[in-house]
Amino acid sequence: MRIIRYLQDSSAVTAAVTDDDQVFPLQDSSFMELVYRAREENSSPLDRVRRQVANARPLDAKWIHLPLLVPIEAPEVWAAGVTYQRSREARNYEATEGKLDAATFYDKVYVAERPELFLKSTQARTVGPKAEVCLRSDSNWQVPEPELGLVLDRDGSILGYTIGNDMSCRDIEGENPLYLPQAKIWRQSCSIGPAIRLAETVANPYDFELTCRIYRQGELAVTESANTGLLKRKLEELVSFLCRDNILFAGTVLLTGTCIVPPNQFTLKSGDRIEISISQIGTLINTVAPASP
Ligand code: DO4
Ligand code: MG
Repeated sequence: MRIIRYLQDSSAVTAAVTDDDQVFPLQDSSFMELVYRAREENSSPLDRVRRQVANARPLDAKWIHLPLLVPIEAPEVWAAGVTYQRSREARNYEATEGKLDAATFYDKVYVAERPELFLKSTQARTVGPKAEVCLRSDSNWQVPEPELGLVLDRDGSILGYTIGNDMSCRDIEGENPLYLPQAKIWRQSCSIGPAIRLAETVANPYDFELTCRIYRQGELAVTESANTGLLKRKLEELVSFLCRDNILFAGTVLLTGTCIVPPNQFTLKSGDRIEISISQIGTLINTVAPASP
């Protein structure tokens, strides 16, 4: 069972999408309201959805054709880094242009007890499905980072899973790790969606299949796949470091690091179409807009 939001008559509607892709509008005005109402009833979000869906009629429309919004207006989006061997290799390449002769910060963080965690985005910088992600004007090497996103409650419990794109500037980050916030955060540099899969409906979060496809002028330019089984750390481990001495707002999203990096010669261009699919969740589609002047 997945939860989406879409626009109807200028208002946001929260809806459930069943495993056979039927859409049922819900009484709850947001994902978090669904969670809290379920708690008040001493039930689970899934049971609350099931009760609402039981005698309802599904929409005629296909959910992917609705005017989808971010599935949650996450107050903050945090991200973990170098949680997959593929990311470690890519970071080492951009920092050394392939001339690696000693252990780097990236090698060290990959094996350290403390993971890399950073503030990736805020509500105002985060876009949803079918919206535009923006390029940065001062970078010549930009890529999407397809990542599994965790939707968290205030206490860090994992309420659901979504898809995230941690847009990144490999040249800025490679020049100096202290430039990380500039390599990661700018206008519309993060997207999430299209749906949140309820955590209680996921048997094994270490078996999500991720695929990223990038189309340029209608032609497939990049296609890569990976599986969350390759994740170096446990999801709870990432969450526990995020919670440590921190305030977590309800509905915070934690991106869990990228396991897919386009070939080193690739950089995004305005007009590209990015499609990130995760099994059991859906496909997050965004087009790339130029940097604003
Ligand atoms: O070390 C910099 C960031 C890495 C990252 O965003 C990732 O591994 O996904
Ligand atoms: Mg990332």
